[in-house]
Amino acid sequence: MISSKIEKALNQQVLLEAESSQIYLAMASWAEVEGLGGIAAFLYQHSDEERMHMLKLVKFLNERGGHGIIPTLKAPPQKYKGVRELFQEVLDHEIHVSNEINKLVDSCLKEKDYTTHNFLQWYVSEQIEEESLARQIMDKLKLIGDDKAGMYIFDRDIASLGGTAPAGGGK
Ligand code: OFO
Repeated sequence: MISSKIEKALNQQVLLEAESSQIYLAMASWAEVEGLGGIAAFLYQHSDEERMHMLKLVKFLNERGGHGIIPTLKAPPQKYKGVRELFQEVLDHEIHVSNEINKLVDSCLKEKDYTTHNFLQWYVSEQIEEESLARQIMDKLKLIGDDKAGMYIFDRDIASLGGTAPAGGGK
């Protein structure tokens, strides 16, 4: 049985993962209307992954005798200055998520909740991958600078940069 303190903290993380999914969905839609189909596909998939992260937490909470709360979400930004600014936001957001996961892990140790601590290790590894992917993307975008041909190739090749397959092996 989960303590109410950990239940509350995990529900905060449910909110954060749901917000992440919404933000990346809005980014994907922006990229799509800008004619950046590859970037859009990458971000749609990323949005699906974040939804899977949220769902995993909801199910864990419910299995442990808690209640996964489906939160109200505020509308994400609709427009971005450019691709570099967009991916800088992705990186900053992922760093924020990692910090929140670390705080959760810390709370589990303080509460001696080793089951949740164990469950969260998956998120710890996932964040290492996500941050590193966002950094790789930013490095490439810095190299490209304002070169339009470079951006064309980046949009075409971003799918090959990988990421984790979304739950259910979707899109
Ligand atoms: Fe990319 O954040 Fe989920 O875990």
